[in-house]
Amino acid sequence: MTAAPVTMPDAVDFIDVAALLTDEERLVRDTVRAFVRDRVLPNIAEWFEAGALPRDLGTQLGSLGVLGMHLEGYGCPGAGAVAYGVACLELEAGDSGVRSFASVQGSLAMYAIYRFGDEAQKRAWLPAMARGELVGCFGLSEPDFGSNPAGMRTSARRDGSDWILDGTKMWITNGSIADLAVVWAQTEDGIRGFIVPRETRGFSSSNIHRKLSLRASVTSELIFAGCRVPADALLPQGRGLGAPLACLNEARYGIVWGSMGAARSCYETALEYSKTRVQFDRPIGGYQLTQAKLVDMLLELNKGTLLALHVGRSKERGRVHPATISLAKLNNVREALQIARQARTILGANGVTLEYPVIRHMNNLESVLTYEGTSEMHTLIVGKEITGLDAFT
Ligand code: TGC
Ligand code: FAD
Repeated sequence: MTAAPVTMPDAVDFIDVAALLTDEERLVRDTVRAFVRDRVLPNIAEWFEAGALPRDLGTQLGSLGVLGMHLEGYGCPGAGAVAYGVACLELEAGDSGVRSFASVQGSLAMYAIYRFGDEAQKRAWLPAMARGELVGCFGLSEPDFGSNPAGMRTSARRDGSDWILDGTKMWITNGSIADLAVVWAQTEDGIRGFIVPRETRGFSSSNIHRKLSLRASVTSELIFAGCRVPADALLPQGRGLGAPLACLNEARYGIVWGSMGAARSCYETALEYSKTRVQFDRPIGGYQLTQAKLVDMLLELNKGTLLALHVGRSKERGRVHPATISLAKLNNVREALQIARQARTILGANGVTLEYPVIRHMNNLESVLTYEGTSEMHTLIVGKEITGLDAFT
């Protein structure tokens, strides 16, 4: 009996990672990809240039079902980790800012309430957040405490049954468009989380301007000046720095996938360009130097996507260590940035304009390399795991 002929490898998914997805995961992929094609790609260069996102992006993403997608109940679909990862990849193939919106909403603000909130808090906030009718932000970083959140100065002190918050949070995605902020503060009982509704007196925010990265995303400063919240603003189940760090595991996981979306977009753009751009009477894709770049890009794109899938399957079995997520975030963002830079060179001068997605992704990935733990922090997290020695201080 003769074996069936082996199918030609796909020029993007060369090792056929798609074959390892379930039908449901492929449906998620196709649905989110179509959303990005129809609603994001026609407008994203304009949003990036203007430094703004449309007001109804939240409800659009809510209707798509990607906000709190991996949470269960309270209006959330309870999708698996891989389905959520695939959605992040497709969103970030559009723009890192769009994936950031979904990450901050679902993996940070909603997850904090889901994991550390009480029943009343979950019922009050999560369904409307899943629909994107309410936008949340996550305030951990401060002007003087980014990589080292343990040192945060924002404080919450008891006054009767109320709490009074004082301090400043910095670089907060969606901060000034958020209806509620999940804020982490020092208390006499260690670091605790609070839900602070937008209209609370003593809570204000302002946008950070002149960013050259992640422009299609709002980044803000949050100020708490004698901000009084009632006792039921406290997230009762989260104590210590481990609570916000547990939320970061979720968002870092989304980035492991998402960064491969930005990388894919850059690779596809460079591949197409190389086949049509003619110099010295031949398409530049016919030159060995260009092929070497394209093949290196393809290698890292396929390896990184496979790594994301493996981490996702481990997560679904409940067997993923935070340091494994660090290793994957470190690798995939670093390689995505390298792919974007290589793609940029293949596009020549066209690589520096917003007519093509490459420089937008490249600039965005500089933020992705820094937020959710810098590449240095993830190196030290993995370093500590393999040596048993803490090199942070
Ligand atoms: P350390 O003593 O190691 O740990 C304190 C407590 O936390 C526990 N823990 C974790 N728990 C869950 N998940 C993790 N990944 C955890 N890592 C540590 C740990 O077991 C301990 O628990 P306990 O019970 O013993 O108290 O803490 P450290 O102060 O030495 O710091 C460790 C370090 C440097 C790794 C941590 O501070 C860190 O990850 N720094 C980076 C900060 C960061 O990633 N910030 C991100 C801010 S949010 C953001 O960027 C959003 S961008 C969103 C977007 O737009 O997409
Ligand atoms: P720093 O911590 O000051 O680090 C500066 C440099 O020093 C880095 O290279 C770092 O790796 C290095 N470094 C620091 N300590 C060490 C050490 N021990 N050993 C070796 N090197 C070290 N935060 C939130 O809480 N919520 C958000 O929604 C959010 N959104 C963001 C959106 C954007 C666009 C950006 C850019 C940031 C956002 N952040 C958010 C903040 C982000 O998490 C921090 O920027 C990040 O954690 C790094 O902190 P930092 O910028 O203060 O840098």
